[in-house]
Amino acid sequence: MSTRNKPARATTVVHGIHGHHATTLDLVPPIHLTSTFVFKNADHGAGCFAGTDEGYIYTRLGNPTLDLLGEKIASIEGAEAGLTAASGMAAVAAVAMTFCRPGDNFVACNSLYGGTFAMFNRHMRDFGVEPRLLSPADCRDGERLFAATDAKTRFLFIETPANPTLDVFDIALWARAAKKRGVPLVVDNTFPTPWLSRPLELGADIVLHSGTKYLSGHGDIIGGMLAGSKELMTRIKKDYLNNFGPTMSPFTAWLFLRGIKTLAVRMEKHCDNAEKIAAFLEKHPKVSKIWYPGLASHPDHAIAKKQMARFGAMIAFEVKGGVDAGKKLMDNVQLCTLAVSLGDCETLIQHPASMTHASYPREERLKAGITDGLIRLSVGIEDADDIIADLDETMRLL
Ligand code: LCS
Repeated sequence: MSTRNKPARATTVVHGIHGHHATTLDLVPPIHLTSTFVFKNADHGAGCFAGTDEGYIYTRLGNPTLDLLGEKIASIEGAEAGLTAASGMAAVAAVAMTFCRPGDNFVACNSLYGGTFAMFNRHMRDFGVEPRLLSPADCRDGERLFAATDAKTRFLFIETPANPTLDVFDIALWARAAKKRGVPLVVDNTFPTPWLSRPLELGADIVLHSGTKYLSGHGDIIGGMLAGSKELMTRIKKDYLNNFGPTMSPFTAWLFLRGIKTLAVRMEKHCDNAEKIAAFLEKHPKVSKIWYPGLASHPDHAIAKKQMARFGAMIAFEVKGGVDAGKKLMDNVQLCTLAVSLGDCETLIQHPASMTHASYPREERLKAGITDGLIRLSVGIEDADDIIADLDETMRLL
């Protein structure tokens, strides 16, 4: 229940955390576009480095605008602390590089964003770290999941709903396996956003975002965020972010603070539209398959209902006539825009096998359920009937 002391989440996403500046009284916080900060004297500088004095040092190590965004993401995820990074991939790298050393392993589902798959499968192997990438079926079985871990496992990782298959994994089941092994569970919460799913409440230890998507909401910035306990966030900052240096620009952070204010209204509209479009596609004679967690026909509908407030705005589908028909659809839509990325106001359409997930060897991609003909739609916030009319008229050409 919402009270003055505990505002509803729709209020939290809108309001600032620190109130207003004492003298300037800006409604919106200023952008601290500075690379370095002035010390009061030599002892203060030394104290800031030693951690015995309060004060910012250098933006890679900390900046008030970045801190505001870190606190904002923590507040909407229900976490003690939050961090910013230059991109979603930088946030994924921060986790993998903080927790693993040569000889270690980690367990993840093989159904992942293509960049994450490439980092895990190629680059982490190059560093002597073994990615144990499970099939979606194994990811739904607590015993098989735990059996994939051992004393050298350093973290567990899932994307849910996964990009682009829309597989929904049981966060509480993964959290139990992680707890039993004594390692953190990391959940990539990019697709649902904290508006629809809060993994920390279900037992996850770290939440990760490609903020580039719904948190920005406007397709104009790249950035990543992490949230979790103070202890884990401090470790990730000290062991990776500070010295490897994937720092978000304070200007970008300021745009994120602006974008997040409308997260609740955007997500509700995204979901309204996606529900209508999924229902339209499911009935369409040219559509041979559709994956949307909000449809009763989706294999993970029950778990999606349990752990998500609504079902998000990402839809995957196949059209009759396979890859060629899919290409014809993507080449002829007029309102939907042929582009990767997702979570923008505009509806985006793309072909994962040749685009976002081209980093998968074909066999691995098929094992993850990413078929040759799968088309991914990121439903925007235009009028739903206009999106439906665009898809309907284009499918007449197939
Ligand atoms: N995690 C997920 C679930 C993603 O979808 C992406 C990017 C990332 C992490 C990486 O974030 P970035 O570094 O791009 O901020 N997904 C993309 C996609 O599906 N199309 O283009 C990028």
